[in-house]
Amino acid sequence: MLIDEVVITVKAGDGGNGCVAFRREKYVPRGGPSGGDGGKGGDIILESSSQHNTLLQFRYNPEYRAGRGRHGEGSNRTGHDGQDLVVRVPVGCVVWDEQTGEKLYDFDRPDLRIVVAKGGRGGRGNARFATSTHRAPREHEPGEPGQLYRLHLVLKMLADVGLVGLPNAGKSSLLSRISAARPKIADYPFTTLEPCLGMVRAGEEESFVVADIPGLIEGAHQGHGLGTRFLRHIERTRLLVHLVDVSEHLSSDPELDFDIILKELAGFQPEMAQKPMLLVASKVDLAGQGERLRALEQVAARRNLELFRVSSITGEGLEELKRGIARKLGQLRRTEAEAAGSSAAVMPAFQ
Ligand SMILES: Nc1nc2c(ncn2[C@@H]2O[C@H](COP(=O)(O)OP(=O)(O)OP(=O)(O)O)[C@@H](O)[C@H]2O)c(=O)[nH]1
Ligand SMILES: [Mg+2]
Repeated sequence: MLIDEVVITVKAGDGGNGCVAFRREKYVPRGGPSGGDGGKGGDIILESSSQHNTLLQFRYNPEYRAGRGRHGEGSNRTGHDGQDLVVRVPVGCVVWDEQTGEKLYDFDRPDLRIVVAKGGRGGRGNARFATSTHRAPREHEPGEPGQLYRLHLVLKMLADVGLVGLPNAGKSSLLSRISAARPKIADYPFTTLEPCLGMVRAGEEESFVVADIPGLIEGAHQGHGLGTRFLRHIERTRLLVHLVDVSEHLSSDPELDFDIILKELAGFQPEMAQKPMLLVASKVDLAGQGERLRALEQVAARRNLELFRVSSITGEGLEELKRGIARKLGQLRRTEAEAAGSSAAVMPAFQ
């Protein structure tokens, strides 16, 4: 499991100062005190979101400030409260106070909210200090400062995408090209012996986690090769990316290569073979006349799968693939959110 962590600073808004003022109006001699209170500073709120899945955004932007309360004004006008700031974190994020080491919160579900730094109270204006014997008070209070914390966010990441394919298909090479992960790569089957995760950035905002696992061979679900036990590492991914090597020198039929994997997935767990899938023609730099590539294109068309042509050596098609994965994940997340939203809306009718 890949662990992602960051330290961020959160500063809630300061309260506004109370005001000293006296009423001055024509024909009203000796108007009383009229200094209004300061507004409250904004809170910093963390909210868990199923739309986010990494802490990457915090690396680039580690400081958060909520709005300050405005100062009170004459004529008993209270200052406006400062704006709260809602910071969204991925589900699975655990928040610690960096200074005390105390665990503050574990966001184990979406749409949970906590106030991690409270805004300062506004100070009272002089109007609040008036009594029958103290009619022209000049006392007033400054606003309280907003809370300031350093928070340690830790996220245990689950992969969004699983790479599957025969041994030597180029899975680890692909992961090493699209993420910072450095899995072992070599020109023989079963190079990968342990799953490896990498975080992929696609565009400004989007990122996702990809898992590379050992290759599968025919009979893997009966224990051949390294077996299918590593598939449990990608059991909870939303999307499978299936690599088929289209090198000219291979003699197998790409459709058979494809079906071997599909059969092993189903042998491990029927739902696994039903997962959304993108097809990747890997090693296109070695495609030569392109016979295997064309055969794979036909497989994609027949099975209604989106096909990407990539080479981890020349870099061809890698950007398109990253964008294609991000797009597909976006669609899948939206469909999930809609499904969750509609079931939530239906719930009350049954209560
Ligand atoms: N020419 C070329 N060679 C590639 C490409 N991608 C991978 N290779 C080579 O293919 C071999 C296997 O690559 P890996 O990335 O280790 O394959 P894998 O699918 O992870 O293999 P296992 O871990 O054994 O299942 C290595 O020698 C890579 O250098 C490619 O796009 N073009
Ligand atoms: Mg590998």
